[in-house]
Amino acid sequence: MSSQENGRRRFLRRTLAAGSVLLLTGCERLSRSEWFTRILASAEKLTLGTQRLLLPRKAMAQEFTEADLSPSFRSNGTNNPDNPDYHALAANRFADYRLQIGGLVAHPRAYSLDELKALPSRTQITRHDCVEGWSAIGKWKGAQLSRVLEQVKPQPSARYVVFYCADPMDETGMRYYESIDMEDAWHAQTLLAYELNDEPLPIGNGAPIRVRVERQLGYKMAKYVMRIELVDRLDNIAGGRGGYWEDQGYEWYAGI
Ligand SMILES: Nc1nc2c(c(=O)[nH]1)N[C@H]1C(S)=C(S)[C@@H](COP(=O)(O)O)O[C@H]1N2
Ligand SMILES: [Mo]
Repeated sequence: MSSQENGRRRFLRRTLAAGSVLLLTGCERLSRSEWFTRILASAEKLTLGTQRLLLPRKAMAQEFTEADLSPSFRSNGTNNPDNPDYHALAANRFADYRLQIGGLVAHPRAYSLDELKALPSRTQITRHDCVEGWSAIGKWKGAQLSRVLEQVKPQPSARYVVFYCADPMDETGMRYYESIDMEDAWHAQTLLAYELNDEPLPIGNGAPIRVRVERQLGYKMAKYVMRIELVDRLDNIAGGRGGYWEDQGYEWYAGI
């Protein structure tokens, strides 16, 4: 490492240390949602690079027990995509659903819901944090995205995984989509979830498949996933910032 870089790191560490003291003292007096707003307003400036210094990316998100489950898991954002193709799939209990996976992979393919359910699964009880100031603890079961990646084999040039959703276009012609990097894509807790609290995933929560990427905020967890694409850049997709909310100014790396 050059001495210039060294100096920059030292500066960064000092700045972060000062920032955390402020956050910690502030925390005691703040409710959870105020705390969130505060984190978003100040610590949002932490880049992915600084997050990497603070927390190993392989770290697991906290998991909880059945006793911690929220009485109900609310639905937020789109709760039933107003889209005739989606309604037709739902009417047939998603028997005709096919999750397309392509882009920078050696073996593009499509998965039926049964094929996804036949992959090795993971079950995890985690806390979901929405920027709007609410949280809920739920139990998720799904195929690990890593298992799917093992089958489709990302090309070395693949840097991001993009999820396209069934949501209809909004007033400005944009649709919901999201993206994560390969590190999160291979993470053990990153799931293509098809069950919530031991029941088939409800439509309100993203049926038939929604993403869980547990160390990030709720808006990263794409619901109604119809197509997955591996890409080497995000700036040529939709608004160019890697997600529906990111295109409107939210952070792409929404670490919690
Ligand atoms: N396709 C799609 N995915 C989405 C959204 C959405 O509106 N459409 N909302 C996001 C936001 S902001 C949150 S907090 C969570 C809400 O998940 P839930 O409905 O299961 O509570 O989904 C995220 N994924
Ligand atoms: Mo959210």
